[in-house]
Amino acid sequence: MVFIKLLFCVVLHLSLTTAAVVRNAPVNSLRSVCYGDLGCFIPRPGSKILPESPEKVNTRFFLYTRNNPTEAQEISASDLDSFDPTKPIKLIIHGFNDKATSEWVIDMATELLKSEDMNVIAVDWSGGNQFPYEQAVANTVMAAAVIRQLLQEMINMGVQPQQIHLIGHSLGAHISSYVGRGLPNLGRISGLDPAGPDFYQSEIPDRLDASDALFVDIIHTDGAPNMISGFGYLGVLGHVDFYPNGGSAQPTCASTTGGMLSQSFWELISTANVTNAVSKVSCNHMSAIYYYTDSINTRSPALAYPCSDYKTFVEGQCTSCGPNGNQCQQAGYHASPNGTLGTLYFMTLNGIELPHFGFHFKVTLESDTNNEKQARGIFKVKFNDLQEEITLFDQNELFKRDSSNSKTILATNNPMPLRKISISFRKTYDTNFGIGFADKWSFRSVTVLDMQSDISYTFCPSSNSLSMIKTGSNITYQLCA
Ligand SMILES: [Ca+2]
Repeated sequence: MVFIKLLFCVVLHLSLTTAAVVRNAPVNSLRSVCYGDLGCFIPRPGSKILPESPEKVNTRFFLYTRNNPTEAQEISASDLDSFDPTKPIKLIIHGFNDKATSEWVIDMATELLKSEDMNVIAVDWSGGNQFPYEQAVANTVMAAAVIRQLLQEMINMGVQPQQIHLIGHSLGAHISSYVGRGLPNLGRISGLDPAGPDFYQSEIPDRLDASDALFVDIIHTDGAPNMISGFGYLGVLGHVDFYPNGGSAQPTCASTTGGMLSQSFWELISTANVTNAVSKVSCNHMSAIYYYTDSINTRSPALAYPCSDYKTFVEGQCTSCGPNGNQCQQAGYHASPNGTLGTLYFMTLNGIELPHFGFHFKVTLESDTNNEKQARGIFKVKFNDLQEEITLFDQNELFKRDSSNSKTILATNNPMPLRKISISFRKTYDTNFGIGFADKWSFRSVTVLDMQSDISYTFCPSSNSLSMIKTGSNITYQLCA
């Protein structure tokens, strides 16, 4: 465990491009320590490490408003002159080895201000979030105490705690929990891939949980049971827990498995491409931020669906938003305590660029009785005359004569209303244990369910004699007569 933790620290420390040698920072290991108005601190359970001083952690606040959307004004509990207590308050809190001037923080502030007139406060605690990781974890309590002091001052100015919304990434999510624990009726905490390492065993008082604010929503993107397979916390933490793409591996990060076990990570380390290695290894962990930011002003529906697990969702068994759409939840920023709570799933598009959100469809393929025994290959679908070709099934799916296969997929653009579809097929295996696979396949019908509206369309081949899709080709289906 110590070795793994050391590795973790080394990995994250490597992203400091200026530091070639790992620093042996002193670790504070007294039993308790007091800092005036901020109060006294003891180590977190299971740790002997105290937070460092408020001067060292150096928690600072940078205010963005519609009057100053790009140039932040620094504020503090003793200097709130430029703060307007009548407007909603959003705090963005970064995680380990990060800072308030990071591009993502500014992007998120920009999107928030586009959506509504408000106070966006970027919190910086980069004086206390460096190597070693255990010290940064201990310092979350100090950062939280200083944030709480600021918020208390705002409450003294007439702000309702319900107006305050904390958005924390990684360790910043757990900082939010410590803030909320000491601040009754805090409105909302959005936890963006809350950190897993050092929190897997934490009890409710020492990690983010649903009691920390009136509404706690979580996006899991690098969830793992341990830090060698991911940096996020896999389990349920809030009122709403979103698990995009299952919550552990994101499509834009396909070349890594997350965590430090990924082969490409060690390959890059061995070629001394350290910056690349770190960005690859944190790709899943950062994805929660990008989804959340995109969700603020997205034009796509960004719906999330309740389901028992992601596999079941992908298989097309959790498709309904109900007649009023109220059985789904808005993913990300527009999540609501009045929507469906619990564990929710959605898919994101696999492009590096925006958008991340798309339109979910369930596609059901009814294999005809005139087929050979079985087929295995890649099936793709196109809607109407759109160019986008969406993979329905990869080579692992087995198709059998006179049976049906269903899948949930995501389209970039809204194809509604559907008039026609096209299905392509490419055979990937000739035989398996001596059993041959067909090199052409026929579907008697294809049903497409629009998971946004719950409206379903059934398509048929234009004639029975033209229903066979030969490997390497496609056929078009029209709405059934
Ligand atoms: Ca808590």
